[in-house]
Amino acid sequence: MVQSPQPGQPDQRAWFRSMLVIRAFEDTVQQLFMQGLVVGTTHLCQGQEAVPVGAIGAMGADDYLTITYRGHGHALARGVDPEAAFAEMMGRETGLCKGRGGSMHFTDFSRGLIGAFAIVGAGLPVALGAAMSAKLRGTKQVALTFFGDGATNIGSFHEALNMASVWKAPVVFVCENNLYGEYSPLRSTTPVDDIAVRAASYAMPGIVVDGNDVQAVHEQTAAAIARARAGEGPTLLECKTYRYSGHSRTDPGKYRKPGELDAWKARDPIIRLGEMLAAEGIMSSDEQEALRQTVQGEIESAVARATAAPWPALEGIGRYVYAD
Ligand SMILES: Cc1ncc(C[n+]2csc(CCOP(=O)(O)OP(=O)(O)O)c2C)c(N)n1
Ligand SMILES: [Mg+2]
Repeated sequence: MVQSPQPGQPDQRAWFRSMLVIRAFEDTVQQLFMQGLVVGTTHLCQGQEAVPVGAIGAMGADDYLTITYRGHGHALARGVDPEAAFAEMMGRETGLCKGRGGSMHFTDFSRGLIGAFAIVGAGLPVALGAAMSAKLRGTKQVALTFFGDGATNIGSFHEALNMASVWKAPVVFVCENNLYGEYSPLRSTTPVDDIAVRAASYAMPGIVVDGNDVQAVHEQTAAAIARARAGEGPTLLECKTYRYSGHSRTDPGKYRKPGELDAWKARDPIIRLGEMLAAEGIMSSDEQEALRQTVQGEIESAVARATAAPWPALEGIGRYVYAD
C-alpha cells in the first residue's frame, strides 16, 4: 500500500499512484458511457494528469480550490474516493454530491473543493473570493483555481487577475494550456503563444511550466503558494499540456494535425515519471506494473460498488434545492 503524502510534501511514489488512478478512472468513464451507465456528457483529462497531481500535491489540507468540467482528475488528486466519483457520474445516492451534480460538478467542501464550473472562467472569481475571505480572517489559507487556455479570453479571467493583484489576494491561477478550446486551436483564438505573458498586465509573476512534468508543476505551484501565503500576492502559472481525448464525449478530435497526438503521447506524464522513478531506484518497472494492476483492480471494484448503489428516491427530488 502506497502511503498518501503529507499535504505540500513531494512524494514521487504517491504522484505516480495518483496519476495511475486518474488515468484508469478516465479510461473507465469512457467505457461506462459506451455501456449507457453514464448519461449526459463528460470531459476527460487523460494526458493532463501531471497538472492536478503536481499542483494539488503542493496544497495544504485547509486550502481551497475551484476546478472545471474537466475536473475528475483534480477531485481524485484532492482525495475524493473513486467510488463516490463514479457513483456521482451515474446519478446514485452514494455519489459525491448525492448524484445531483454529475460529471461537471464534483464539489466537496470537506476538502476545500468549493466548486466545479461548467461555465468557462466562472471559477476564478469564486477562488478569489475564497482567498480574500482567508486574508480578511487572517488564516493564511490560499486558493488555487484551475482553468483552460480558452478561459483566458473570458472577461472574468481578466477581472479576477486584476482584482487579485490590487488586493494582493492569496490565490494561484493555474492555467492548463492544452492548446485547444472546445474545438478551436489556441492560435486561432488567442494572439499570444504563452498565456503566462498576460500576467504582466496585472503586475504579477507569469510562469510557463512543462505541464507534463509533475515535479516541475509541483515545484512551481509550491513556490506560488508560498508567495501567496507570505502576503506577496497572486501568480499565474501556465502548464503546457495536451488532452488525448476530444473535447467531450462526442468529439473525435479530427481537427488535430496528423502526428500531433502521437508526439504528445511520447511525452506522456506517467511514462516520464515512471522512467525517472526506475532510473533513480525509487520504484522498479516491475513494481510500477504491479501497482498499475492494483490500481486497475481498485478502480474496477469501485465501479462495481457504484453500479450497485441505489438511485435517489423520487420523494427526495426537492432535497438540496433550497437551504434548510
Ligand atoms: C462562458 C462559456 N462560453 C462557452 C462555453 C462552451 N464551452 C465549454 S468548454 C469550452 C472550451 C474551453 O476551453 P479551455 O478553457 O481551453 O478548456 P479545456 O476544455 O481545453 O480544458 C467552451 C467554449 C461555456 N461552457 N461557457
Ligand atoms: Mg484548452
